[in-house]
Order: sequence, then structure tokens, then C-alpha cells
Amino acid sequence: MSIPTATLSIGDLLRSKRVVTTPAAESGGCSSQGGDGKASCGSSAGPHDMPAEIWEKVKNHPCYSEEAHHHYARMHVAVAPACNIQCNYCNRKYDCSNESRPGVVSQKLTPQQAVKKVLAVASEIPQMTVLGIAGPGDALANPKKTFETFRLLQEQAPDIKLCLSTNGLALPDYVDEICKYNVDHVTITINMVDPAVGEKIYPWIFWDHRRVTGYEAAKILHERQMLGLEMLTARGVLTKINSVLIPGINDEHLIEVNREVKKRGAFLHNIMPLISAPEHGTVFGLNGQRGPTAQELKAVQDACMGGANLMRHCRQCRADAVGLLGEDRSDEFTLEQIEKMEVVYDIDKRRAYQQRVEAERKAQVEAKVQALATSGAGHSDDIKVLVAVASEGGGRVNQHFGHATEFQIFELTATSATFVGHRRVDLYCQGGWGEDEQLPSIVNAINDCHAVLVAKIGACPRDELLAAGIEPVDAYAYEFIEKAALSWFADYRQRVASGQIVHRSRGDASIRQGAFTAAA
Ligand code: CLF
Ligand code: SF4
Repeated sequence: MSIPTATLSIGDLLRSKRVVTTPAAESGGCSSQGGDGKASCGSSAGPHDMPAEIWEKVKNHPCYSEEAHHHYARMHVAVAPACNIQCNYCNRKYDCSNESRPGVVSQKLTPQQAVKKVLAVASEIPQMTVLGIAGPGDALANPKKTFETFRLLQEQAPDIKLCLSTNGLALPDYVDEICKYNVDHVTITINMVDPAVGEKIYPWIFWDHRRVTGYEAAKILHERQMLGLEMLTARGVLTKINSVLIPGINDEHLIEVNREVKKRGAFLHNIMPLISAPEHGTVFGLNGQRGPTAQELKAVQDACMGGANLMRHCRQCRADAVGLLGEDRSDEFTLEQIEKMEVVYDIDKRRAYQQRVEAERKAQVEAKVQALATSGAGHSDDIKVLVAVASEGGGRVNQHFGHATEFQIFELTATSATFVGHRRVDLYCQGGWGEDEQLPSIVNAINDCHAVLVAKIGACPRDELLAAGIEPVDAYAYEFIEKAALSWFADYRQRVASGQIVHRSRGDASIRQGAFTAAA
């Protein structure tokens, strides 16, 4: 395969707003064969954008459907400690960077313990629809534990979707087993399609009973990843590609990765920021390799629009995460706590609860459609802004500013409200009091936004946000997010049109490095 070498930098991307153009012949429709060329079709798509059987698979998977992630939860079980490669952004004392944020896994589990935990979580959190195995090492470097967990779970909780994440080295050897256990969703972390780029990311792989290094290691890994992806596509398994954006190493190269994985049938492409700090003890952390800024990440994602469908709502969660994306309830389900719980796996009760979730989700979609129908009327401006939203789930503006550990970011135009990412922040309100020293970092995290929509906000953060030029908005508390955001935006444009305020572009924002601070 010839591998074109891209020469654009992130700076070039930011200036040129370059967009991938994929030859029509490569477009395979918005299905498991990849996207149809429209922006972000996959993760934010609905039932009219794909075949019914694909929609069935993704509709309540919080990672494969942006809409679902407001309503449905996933959990991971840490049954896979070993890994068969080394990534320069990983330190084995921490979670797998593929699918987690840095931080040790609390407990490694046997398959039996894992299944017990899944049943306990499923009985407490009926909107938990997906069980993923995502480390802390590589799911397929631990095949016995991974597949035993899937086998046991399928017998005992057949309504839970199975999902796994892998670096791809061992993938071609396990496609049959993946299909045998009805694992419908597989994530492959692919950071390069050129071994010359790969050797800067992977110092070694363990292959054919020996340690292989340098270009040869990256070449083997690349070939195995491509083969595995093609085999899964041929068997109808939905695939998501995770790529870690490493400025100066694979930033512009990810456009090429996007093209190549689309060609091979990837359903989604998730471009995630490198999380790198010296205290993580990783090669990149120790040698000062930085992660991207918010605008750099968005520039690469935007440049890939038109290629494979993009996921932008990934939370880089822990290998033992539990709950909605963005929340982590793993502390409530330690082995000791599970021992004390009365676990009743009632599939009918789960279904009944999920029907209520579906009704709420439908109402959110309808509210968005109605808001869009009126928001563009009478306005000819082309103003585009970002807003931050505090939400604890359900697709509503329903969180106090001080309780937020992340803000969801939406891009608004007169005719669209699109989820484009999230920003982790340190908790402002700790033990009932606002921690004012946290405020500057929170403002930095949403500094590119024109407004922040919250359920409630105190006087001190309100003043600090206003001083930074970010409008705190609590007028739409508990409304559906898109409707609230579009209503605020219509009002904002009116104020601009009347000369009451002047519209100005805002600057960049920082991506939080590492885990958020848990509530005290
Ligand atoms: Fe887990 Fe990954 Fe399955 Fe999701 S996570 S194995 S596909 S169930 Fe999701 Fe977490 Fe991002 Fe992964 S938010 S890190 S994309
Ligand atoms: Fe770490 Fe995952 Fe890379 Fe293995 S594949 S080295 S566990 S980030």
C-alpha cells in the first residue's frame, strides 16, 4: 500500500480549515461500511441515517451514538491486566490510555467476579446497556479471561451488549471468537498507518515469542491492525477506531488514518487528545511531549469531516468505569460492596425502565427539531459560537455550576446545535463551599465559549465568568440542552443585531490533563 505523507501542521489546519475529501467511489453509505461523507454522521446519527439492523446495534450504545450517551450507561470490568505492546503514552501502573484516564484500576477481577459485578450494576443502574473490556492492559492479550467473561455474561444477562477494546496486534487471531460470543462492537486503537510515524509511538511489541523494536515493530502492528479491521468488517462487526492525537508526531497524519480506516469499513473514528504529564511516568510525560489544546483537537477533527464518521463525546474513561459517560460510579461497586448487595437481575424491570428512557430521549429529539425550526427564522447572520453546558444526564441543563466535573460543549449556528466535545474541570464546590482557586482553571477550560448554561450558579463564579467574557446563563434550567442552547443563541443574536452587544470571536481553551478531582 502506498502511504502518502501529510505535511500540514496543526497550525496549518487551524488556519486553512482543511477538510478531508474522499473520492465518491470510496464512500460506502452510512452503515457498518463507514460514513457517507457528511459531517459526524455516525455518532450523532439517528435511525434515518443508517440501515435498521445497524441502528439496532448502536441506538443504546453510549459510545457509538452521541444521542444515546445522554441517557444510557456503560461499564468496564478490569479482567485484562497484561499487554503485548508498549505505547509511549502508557505506564502500566495506570489505566490503559486507550480507553481510560490515568489512574490505577481499583481492583483487578476474575471473570466470575466480573460477571457478579455486572449483574449487581445492571440491577442498580437499569440504563446500563453495555459491558466493555478495555484493559487495564489489552483485552486480546488476555483472551481466556476476556472470552470467559463474555461467555458467562451472555448466559446470565443476554440483553447486555458486549464491547471490547484492543491495540489490534492479536486481533486477526480472535475474530472467530469475537463473532462466536456476539461481541458486536470492537474498538481498535490505531495511531498511524505509516510505520515511520508508528516507531515514534511504539518502542516495542511482543510478537512471535520475541520482542520486536523500531520500524519493524510498527510495521507488524500496522499490518495486523489493518487485517483485523478488514476481517471484522467482512463479518459485520461494528468497529470504532480510537486515535490518540500527539502534536508533532501524528496530528496531520490522522487525516490519512481517517481515510484508511474508512476505506476498510470502520463505523466510527474517535480522535482523542494525548493526556501527558510527568507524574504519569510515561515516556511522553517524562520527555515533555505535550497534549493538544482544545482548538488543535477540534481542528484535526474538523479536518477529518467528510471521511469516517467522527465520535466527539469520548471521555477517555477508566478501565473499571461505571455509569454514564462523564460520571464514574465505580466506587459504589467494589467487591466488598457487591457482597452486601441483594442482586436481582430482572430483565423485565430493566426493559420497563429503558422504555421510560426512550420516551425522554424522544422528547429531547423533538424539542431540538422544534427549536431548530424556529431558530434560523428572520436572521441572516453567520455567527457561530461554542457554549458550555452543565448536565448530569438525561440531555438536560440540570447541574449546578459548582457540581460540574465536566462541561459539554455545543457549537451553535442559526440552523444547528452540534455536540463537539467536553471539557473536564476540577470541582468548584467542595463540601458546600466554593473553592475560588479552582476558578481560573475552570475558566481556562471553557475559555473558547461565549456562554455557560447551568441549573444554578453562585455570585462569585458568575462575576469571574463575566469578567472573562463568558456569559453565565441559568434561565434555561432543566430544559433540554439543544433547545436551551438555541433559545439562548437566538437571544444573543438579537442583542448583537440591535447593537446592545458586539459579537467577538473567542480564543483557545485548555484540555484538562489527568483525572478530575473527586468530591471531598
Ligand atoms: Fe467501553 Fe470503549 Fe466499549 Fe465504550 S468506552 S470499550 S466503546 S463501552 Fe467510550 Fe470510554 Fe471513550 Fe472508550 S467513552 S474511552 S470510546
Ligand atoms: Fe498501555 Fe493499552 Fe498501549 Fe498496552 S495498548 S501499552 S495497555 S495504552
